[in-house]
Amino acid sequence: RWEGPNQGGTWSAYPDQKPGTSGLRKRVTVFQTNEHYAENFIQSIISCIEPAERQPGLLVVGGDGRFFMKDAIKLIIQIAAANGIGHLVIGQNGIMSTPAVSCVIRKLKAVGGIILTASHNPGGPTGDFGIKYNIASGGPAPEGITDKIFQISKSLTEYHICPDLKVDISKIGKQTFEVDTFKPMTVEIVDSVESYAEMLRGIFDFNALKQLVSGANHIKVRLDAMHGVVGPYVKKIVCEELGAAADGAFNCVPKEDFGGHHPDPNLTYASDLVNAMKGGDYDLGAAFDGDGDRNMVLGKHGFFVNPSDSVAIIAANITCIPYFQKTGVKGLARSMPTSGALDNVAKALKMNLYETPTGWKFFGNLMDAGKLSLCGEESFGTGSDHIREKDGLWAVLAWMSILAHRKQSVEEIMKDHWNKFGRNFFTRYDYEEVDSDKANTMIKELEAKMFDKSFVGQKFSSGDKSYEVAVSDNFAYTDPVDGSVSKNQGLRIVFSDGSRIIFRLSGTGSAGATVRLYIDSYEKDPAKIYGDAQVMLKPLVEIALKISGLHEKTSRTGPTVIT
Ligand code: VG1
Ligand code: CO
Repeated sequence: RWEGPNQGGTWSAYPDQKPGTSGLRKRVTVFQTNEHYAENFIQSIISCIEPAERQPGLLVVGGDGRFFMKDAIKLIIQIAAANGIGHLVIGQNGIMSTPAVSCVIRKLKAVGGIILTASHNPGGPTGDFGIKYNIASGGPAPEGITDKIFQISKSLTEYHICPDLKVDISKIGKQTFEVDTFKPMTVEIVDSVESYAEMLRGIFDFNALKQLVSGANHIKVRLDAMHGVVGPYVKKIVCEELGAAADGAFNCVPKEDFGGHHPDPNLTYASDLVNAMKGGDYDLGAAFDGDGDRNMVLGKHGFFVNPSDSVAIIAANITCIPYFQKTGVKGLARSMPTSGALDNVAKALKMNLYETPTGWKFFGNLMDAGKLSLCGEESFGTGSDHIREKDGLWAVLAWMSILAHRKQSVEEIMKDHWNKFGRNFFTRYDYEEVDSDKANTMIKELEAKMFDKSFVGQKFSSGDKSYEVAVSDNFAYTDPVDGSVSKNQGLRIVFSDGSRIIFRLSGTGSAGATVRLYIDSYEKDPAKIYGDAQVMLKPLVEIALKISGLHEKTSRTGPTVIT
């Protein structure tokens, strides 16, 4: 069956389907009110798969359960069939977390996968929807491929669809469909959790974890799935299999609108967890985002583990995880804005450290080349080369492995670490839904200022602190594996003491612009390392605001979220 502009009336290709940091994200209403909007993008993805690979190939499909996901899956099935894709593997009811999709792509040697998610962005009829494409390695499509998808999406003149093909995605099992001119297509509905759970069993010591969360003297764990996709994984793996108390698992039923909240595991949007942890009843707390690739870890009384510290802790204690005992540690990596805490561990343990642009896609090449084992981002993303996505539940089991091994609390482990390695104080200010023109102007003017010859060497002070600019640039990255270059990855001011101020515009927002300001400052004085990050970093925040004129230029008085 065919459908194209001639039959479709007013439809023509769309100019605005450029994938961002992680897939295409738009308001649900954009998908609903623009005719063939989703079809245009889905066809563009499938057009990137070589025709010869389609019939013998397998595509994995999963999503975070948000509003519009089921409509999109229906279209993917119909468009895949009409393009001659031989085999689709879909999570039951469409549910499959981003890390689980990555796991299944790798396990089944699929040509790729499509993930229906806008991650941590809110959902429901007035929220966001998103479509992500992952390649055969299991990782997010690299820029070369997302650029190609974008080019095709702008100039598509027809797409192929079998509009009468209907598949029940609630029943586990294989179904086969006859499609004109092609060999039959198999649609396989699989359990959302099984393959992923099996993978985790091979990575961690489940007996030790069982002891920790349900044995004699077990710790109390509180996990908040925020009505995202991780709920079924938490229930099956942490509660049923490891035996953690079921009443410590919250918001574990995926909802189309995430209960009306942002499914974003940070101190602002996961405030229920933060407040509950403050009560002191639980030893370990964690929250996840909509699609299950992010995590926030808290200790007793709400002790906050900064994500930049989290990956450093896992690196420093990596031998607590059986997987790494087997594979060894090939290297460490962090995204550029992530604090230098990981660098300190890499240096002490004589490991290679890579600094990549923001977004998980940049870690994939290093992993495929055998150069990278563990990596993280300041945005609550932590993961390893067991798959090619960040992995929320994996990170929590990694922390549990460390707790089980060291028999200390989260806070003790963190403080011990700072004592040994020094502490990188870190904070991120997010200004959401800023007027795009104002945000772009602010960045442009800041860049002009930063690239003025007189900027390096300038001194800035606030309170009793004074800093001298040592480096000022717009971060560019040359992939050490394939030599590809990614420019304009964030404005960076580095001071002579190593402290950094970074400005970036988000690539995952759907309305207006989100401005991110990151501050990273190292302290090794034992008298100061236990201080409060917001207090310690106040002078640098003030300097950053002064240099950029951020508040005045965007008509804001403060950030939406502080991490
Ligand atoms: C944000 C984070 C980035 C992360 C990306 C995708 O991107 O900063 O670290 O990789 O989201 O995560 P940006 O461009 O908005 O800063 V997810 O869990 O939204 O797929
Ligand atoms: Co996510």
